[in-house]
Amino acid sequence: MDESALPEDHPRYESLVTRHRIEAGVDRGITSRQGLIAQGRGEAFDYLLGEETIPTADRAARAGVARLLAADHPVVSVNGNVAALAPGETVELADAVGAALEVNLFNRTDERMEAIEEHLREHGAADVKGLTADGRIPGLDHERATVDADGIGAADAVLVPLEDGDRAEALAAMGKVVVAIDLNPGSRTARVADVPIVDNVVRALPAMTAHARELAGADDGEMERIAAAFDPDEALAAAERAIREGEF
Ligand code: PTJ
Repeated sequence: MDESALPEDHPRYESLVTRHRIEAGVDRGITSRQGLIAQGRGEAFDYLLGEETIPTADRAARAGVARLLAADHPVVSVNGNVAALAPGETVELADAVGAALEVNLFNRTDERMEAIEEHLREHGAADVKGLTADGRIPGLDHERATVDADGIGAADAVLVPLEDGDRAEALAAMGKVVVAIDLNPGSRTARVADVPIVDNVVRALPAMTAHARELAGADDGEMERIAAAFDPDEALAAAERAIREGEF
């Protein structure tokens, strides 16, 4: 079924769209089958959060943007789920914060790397890193560690939307600023991130682009103030409270 054939008046229309995109991603060789499971887990947390951006997540999105704008070599890491769910939004955000885009996969195959690169180019990306594969993230086994030396390898700040915890932890151990988007405030990714954004990537990515456009003229001092005012532990606690105490 084409996305346009989904019934817009369906009470769970947004959820149907994301499911459809992930399914189409698997069919196109972009998303891994494990990505379907990851999406299901994310949906469960999103349901508990009320399928909306909580105020602390929006503050985190702004702080994350400030960290990316202040970086010398920011990189947006793209996996199979993000490429399927929000390819255009990912490209727009990378442009807005002046970051490189790099495909970096948990289940890496040449076919998926190429399919995702092409998909991002179809959505406006001029340059997509990841295929040179001449760098490594220390402390990770085989293919998951493979990066471009002048991409994630050289980055001082990395946005990891929807990640597995191991790699986020390894990036943090390399001294990189990690900005993560993850609907599970208890996940290792969210806990190791300097800036955990507990929100759905389909909402967080465009919200970050809006913050980036608004902050474009701000000086370094303003970026530092925004980053320093953000407390990751407080943001995670607020997200957990929203999940535990929200209306069900
Ligand atoms: O494309 P690949 O090969 O790199 O593989 C990507 C997946 C996502 C399959 C891989 O990284 C993986 O297995 O991840 P995990 O360990 O399942 O973690 C995914 C995390 O993302 C979980 O904490 C989910 O709650 C969260 N998540 C899932 N969907 C979304 C999400 N967070 C934000 N927005 C979503 N749409």
